Amino acid sequence: MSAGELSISVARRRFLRNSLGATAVAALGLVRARPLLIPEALAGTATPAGLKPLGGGVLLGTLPFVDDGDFPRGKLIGEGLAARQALDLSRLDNKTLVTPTDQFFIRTGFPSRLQTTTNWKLRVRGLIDGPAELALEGLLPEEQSMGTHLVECAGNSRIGGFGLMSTAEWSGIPIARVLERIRIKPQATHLIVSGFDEHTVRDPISYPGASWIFTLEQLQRTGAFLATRMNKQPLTKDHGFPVRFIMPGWYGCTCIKWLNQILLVDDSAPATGHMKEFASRTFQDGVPNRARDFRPAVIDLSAMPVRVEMWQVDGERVYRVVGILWGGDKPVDALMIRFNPNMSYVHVKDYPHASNGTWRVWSYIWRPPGTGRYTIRLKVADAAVTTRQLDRGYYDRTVQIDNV
Ligand SMILES: Nc1nc2c(c(=O)[nH]1)N[C@H]1C(S)=C(S)[C@@H](COP(=O)(O)O)O[C@H]1N2
Ligand SMILES: [Mo]
Repeated sequence: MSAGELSISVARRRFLRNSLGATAVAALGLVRARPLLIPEALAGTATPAGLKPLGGGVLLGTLPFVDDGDFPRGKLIGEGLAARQALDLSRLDNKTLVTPTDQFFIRTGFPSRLQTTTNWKLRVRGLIDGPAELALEGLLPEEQSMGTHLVECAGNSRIGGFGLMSTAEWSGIPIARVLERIRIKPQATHLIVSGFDEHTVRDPISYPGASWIFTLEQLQRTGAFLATRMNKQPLTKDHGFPVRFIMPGWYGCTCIKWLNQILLVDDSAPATGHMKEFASRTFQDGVPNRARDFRPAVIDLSAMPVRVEMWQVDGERVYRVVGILWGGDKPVDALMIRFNPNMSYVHVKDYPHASNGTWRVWSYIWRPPGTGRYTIRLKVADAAVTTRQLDRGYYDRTVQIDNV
């Protein structure tokens, strides 16, 4: 198992110890057929059902996922290139569906050598007519609301409860508006997007230098933008002040912070060191030498539970699994859940089949057939939808049920 981007020394690797327990629970696979007697006040509002109290029920508590690591949630650890802050996903509610900025995960903190002057400039180089500098101030009249988008670190892992993922309401300047201001030579096909990344504090598991190469076509299609505000406020220092890049639907490693240069190139451009560092985490074939041989670093459609609530409803113990669904390039209505490898998948009905810019909350009312350990996995019953992380059990989460 890879540590992803959280240092392994902080986690206890409980996953390895616990994964043995799963087979013992397999014997419990019989499903009790009982009607659901849960009065659900769900229908027809904007509030995701999974975030509402169960009508008539009393919430007794939330179960921990026993295979999560214990990397601290909700607080900043380390500094500079080694800084990390994981979001506590288990507390997702209506108020935090768009992540408050101070809780938004951090992967790489503000570089101590960076001077953020008021006249920030973007260097434009490469296949253009004459070198150019674009002053951020000159672009700001084009600033517009860009909608809510999720960012997930490609190294998001169970060590931090998958908390290297957050959403924000972004404002910024569409990359198309920026490129309009440059005289691009016809042979230019790709754009290298780079950010300031000189750190005095190094990180043993990551290398400085942040730049990613996109085709001009990919930039157009995804609606990439230069973000200047998150949740209506200027970016914070750790999230890329004064300007960062956001590539909707792609992993966080492509969302370059402290953006200071764009470079137009053709398709012979070598891959950057940063791309090579993230090659396996973005599902490349080995470590390609050429940028053109990199697959788009897209986040496939994914889903996982974020908490398992224990309720008392009409004298009965019931569990509600609350989870999120994100990634992919089109909404799906075929989400299914399974509670152990020998149990069958059943449909998750309770979620909005809405856009895929941000996460959607789903929930599932669950009566475990007995006590024991359950490893919960989601899948999408639609062969046309690619789900590489789900297929390999990357987001599996395990709970211990002691009361039924
Ligand atoms: N300049 C710079 N930009 C960067 C990085 C970096 O190390 N340096 N890390 C990237 C990675 S791996 C991720 S996951 C996102 C995280 O953004 P956040 O810290 O604002 O959540 O920033 C990306 N942008
Ligand atoms: Mo990342």
